[in-house]
Amino acid sequence: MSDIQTQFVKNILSGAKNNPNSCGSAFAPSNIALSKYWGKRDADLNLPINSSLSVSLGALGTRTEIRRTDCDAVYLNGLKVDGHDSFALRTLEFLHLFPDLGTSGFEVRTENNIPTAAGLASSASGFAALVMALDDLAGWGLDKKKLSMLARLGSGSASRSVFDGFVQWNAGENPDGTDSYAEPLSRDWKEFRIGILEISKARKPVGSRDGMNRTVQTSELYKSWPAQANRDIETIRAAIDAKDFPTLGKTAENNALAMHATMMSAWPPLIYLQSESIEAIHQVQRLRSDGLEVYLTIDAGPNIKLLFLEKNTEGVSEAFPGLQCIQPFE
Ligand code: 2P0
Repeated sequence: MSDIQTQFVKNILSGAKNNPNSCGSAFAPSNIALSKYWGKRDADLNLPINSSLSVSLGALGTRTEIRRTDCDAVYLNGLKVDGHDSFALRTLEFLHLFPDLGTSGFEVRTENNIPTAAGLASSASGFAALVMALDDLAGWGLDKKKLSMLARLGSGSASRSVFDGFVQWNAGENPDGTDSYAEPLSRDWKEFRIGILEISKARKPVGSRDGMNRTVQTSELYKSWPAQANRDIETIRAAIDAKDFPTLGKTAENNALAMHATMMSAWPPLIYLQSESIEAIHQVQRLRSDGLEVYLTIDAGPNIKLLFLEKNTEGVSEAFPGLQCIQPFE
């Protein structure tokens, strides 16, 4: 917790209401970026170098309940988490940004219906749900723009999980972080499907935060990343408007692989992909050359997220047995 963060929170909360409840609760969806966030311009305020664009995962995400108590206690999926565990530490460190809630401690109960830290962006839904539950507990009545900025302090991708559907997180330019928040694109695509191909549940060897910093500091290829991200967001936005699935899929896949190429060119190299991830990438290419419209995206981990339309669900599921199919707009 830094003075800059404390001041930022104070500014966001100035003018907030004060209608406290005994318990605050909220659900936030997980999200998958189609054009990725990778690299920070300010670590304290968690400001990104580039904007990003995601799709939220509907009913897959995090439900959080929070109460005032004498001493802190954090539960994850029904089990009490050791106070030294990184999940508990990050949660409590975040809550200490809000000292004026009239309590010496918090009881936080978090239920994830997605694998924690397996590259399925559970910190995104986690911090978004935590901020929304806090808003409920304190009765601040903050708008979603402010909730998005507070969630950003916990985890960058959480700024996008405050909304459903397609979401853009604007990087912003202001050093004070007041123009860096997410906005919904307000576009439906009922036929849009995401298939989760789980390669590993293991925690990633290098977390996103350290991975990003290493990439920005050491990768020669990173110089071209912000410009690609900006181009890709524009292309994907236009593809969403036109319901042009091949353009969306191709741009999202290229964006993810460019991010991984950039990570690999860091030193020490960041290689999140495993051999099964590479096999799946080849299989997607084979399926496309056989005429099946399927694309992929990958986050900072080995798991593969397939992008396809409803009409191709059977073909994709046959090619990838055990695929978990998500309907983000249902
Ligand atoms: C994204 N990722 O846009 C990118 C793509 C992973 C790869 O946002 O340091 O947990 O907490 O702001 O949000 C994961 O990074 O990082 C992420 P912090 P975060 O979804």
